Amino acid sequence: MTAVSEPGTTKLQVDLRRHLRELDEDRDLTRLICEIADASKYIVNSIRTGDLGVAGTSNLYGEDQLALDVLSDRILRKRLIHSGVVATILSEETNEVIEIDPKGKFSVAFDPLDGSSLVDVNLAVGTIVSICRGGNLLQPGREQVAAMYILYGPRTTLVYSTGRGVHEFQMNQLMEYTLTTENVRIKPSGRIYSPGGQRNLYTEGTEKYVSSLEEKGYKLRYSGGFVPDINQVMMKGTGIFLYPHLRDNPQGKLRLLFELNPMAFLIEQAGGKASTGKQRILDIEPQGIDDRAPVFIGCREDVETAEELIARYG
Ligand code: FDP
Repeated sequence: MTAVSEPGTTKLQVDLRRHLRELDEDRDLTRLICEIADASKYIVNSIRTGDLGVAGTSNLYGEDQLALDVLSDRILRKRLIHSGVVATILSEETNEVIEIDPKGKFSVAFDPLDGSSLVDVNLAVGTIVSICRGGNLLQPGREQVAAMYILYGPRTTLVYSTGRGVHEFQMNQLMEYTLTTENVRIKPSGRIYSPGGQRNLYTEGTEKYVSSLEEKGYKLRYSGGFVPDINQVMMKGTGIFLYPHLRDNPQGKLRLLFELNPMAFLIEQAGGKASTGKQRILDIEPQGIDDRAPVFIGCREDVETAEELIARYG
């Protein structure tokens, strides 16, 4: 493994494949991550060209159009099958486990276009991917061998970790991903908060927590898209995102396998923390593919304060 540069510093013109090679990653894992990166080029192209396909309608040429999330799912799925290293896949879009090759080395759970309703109003969206070894998708998040997301914002960026830090890449004019920040780090506490869910449904513990952040002068920064909201914490190196347990919904909204596990893996790798308020996200034993959990994720001390208040007030 080559020496990783100082936190937050940059090595220019290192592309994704070279970076993985320099970190001496498993060849098959490198291949898989690069296939996903390649798929994202087609996804971003569909988003940029404004093919806001509403399923069942036709485009300019009279061809049937697919909704963007359905299209993104097909693009990604094809590449995963093509990679030759995948045993099982599970997409948030189709919600079914697909067995690809019993000899495949990895299982992949993914949300091909998270926050897809935001595309219509031209806000940022993203792809989230979780990779485990073997064919079993129902493993606790700590067993992930890699996690990544791609953010389709004013720029397209890819953030990945294979358990050796978190690294950010930016798509250039040639649609190649080049390294922009190596070894991203999150500070122990922050100054911004991104609260999901309806506040009048917060429990006493969460309400007290959010009020305490406001009293400390934290600023509200919430986009409504999980990928851009997490990326903000990651790249500013500060902040807390929550989508808590609600009075009428104790499991919250976000899905464990497609959303929480990969983001918790990345945030922990950057020195942050991810909790349900009671338990580390990465230690949850999944019971089914549709599992959901509340989440407090971001700066370590800010997550710990949430855990204290939830332990005391629920
Ligand atoms: P969306 O439903 O628009 O796809 O899990 C999906 C997600 O967006 C996240 O990206 C976002 O953080 C959250 O849901 C927003 O939930 P609310 O609609 O309850 O605000």
